[in-house]
Amino acid sequence: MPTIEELISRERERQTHSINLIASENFVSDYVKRTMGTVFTNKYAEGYPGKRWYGGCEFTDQVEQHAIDLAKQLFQAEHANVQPHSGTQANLAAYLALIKPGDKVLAFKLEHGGHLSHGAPFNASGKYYKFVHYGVNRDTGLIDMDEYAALLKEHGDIKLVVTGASSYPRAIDFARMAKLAREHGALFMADVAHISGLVAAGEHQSPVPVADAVTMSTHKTIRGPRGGMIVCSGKYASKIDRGVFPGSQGGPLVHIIAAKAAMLEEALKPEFKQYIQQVIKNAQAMAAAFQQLDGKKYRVLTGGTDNHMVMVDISGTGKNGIQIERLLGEQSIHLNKNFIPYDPLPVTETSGIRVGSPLLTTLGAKEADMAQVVQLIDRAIAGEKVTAEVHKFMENLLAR
Ligand code: DSN
Repeated sequence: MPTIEELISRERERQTHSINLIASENFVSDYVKRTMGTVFTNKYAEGYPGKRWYGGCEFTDQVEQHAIDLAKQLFQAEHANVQPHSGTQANLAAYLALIKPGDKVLAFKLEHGGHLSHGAPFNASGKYYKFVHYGVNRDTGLIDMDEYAALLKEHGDIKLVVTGASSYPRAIDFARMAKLAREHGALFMADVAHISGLVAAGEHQSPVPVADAVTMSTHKTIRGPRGGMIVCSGKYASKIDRGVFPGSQGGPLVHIIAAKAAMLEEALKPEFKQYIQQVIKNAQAMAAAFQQLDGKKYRVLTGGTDNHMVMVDISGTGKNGIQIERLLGEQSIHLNKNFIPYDPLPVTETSGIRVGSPLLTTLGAKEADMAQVVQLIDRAIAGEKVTAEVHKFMENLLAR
């Protein structure tokens, strides 16, 4: 068995030699990485700043308060909780805060791009609450607002609406969805895990003014440590805090909270807005490059993207999603197989792939690079060996 040091070194090598298009991954800055590996990992701090169950929290309190203040500033929110260990934990805490077990919740279908913590039967959310789901229109691939409105009306007793997605390439009209939810007496929650960086940079409509709670993970487009965060209106501040601790978590990860503060400092800089603008341009360049290839092999869902990801139906290549994920992975190109709406294949196979631009954009990639990446993908799928070119591509990118 190799030592952990050896495995870290091999993983570093793998990450720097691969073209990584996994839409939910990113490379954090040295500042964020260094902050994670600090003595704050040694500290217990159950509770919140000024109200802890342990002594010796004077510096921990300052770290957490700093992170809270920055999150409120970045998202223009009245309250922030920076303790959730992940986006899924943030969602669980928000459910505990906003609804009661057995309540009915309306959320986006997992098979159409939603998330397992939005009521999948095998997730705690689906076991403790009664979820019903809306999906996308079969022709447009866009969220079916007619179905959404009809479900609100038909059920009449929906207590909470959850919006947000893991595999949806288009902008979400939170204001419109919130208005409809309120008209039917439901609370409104947005899970912006994927697009938190876009919202923070003002490059996607923010749900904060219209939502009762906004949950997110902190390691995707917003480029922070692995973790979660919740911002909400002051009205729900204490309920949200209790939903996190003691509702669903024990001691916070203070070193990770410190790294979230580092991430938030970075996200407040003008360079971050430029980064997110390039993320979107790069995703759009990938969509355009796929569309220039054989249309029988690749179908770009919804005809493009408004965010950081492109969803592609690859069934015309004669291979399924898992075959493509593996075949490309063997040549150092990483992406993930993905269900597409109305997918005839099982989740273990899938007819789609999801490609994202956040990580390569962090490394400085521009539109032409993304077009080149799509060419490499197409040639590898056609049976060419492109590993050497992939390594060269990454060497050139990292040398810029
Ligand atoms: N959020 C998922 C993803 O999009 O990769 C993982 O839970």
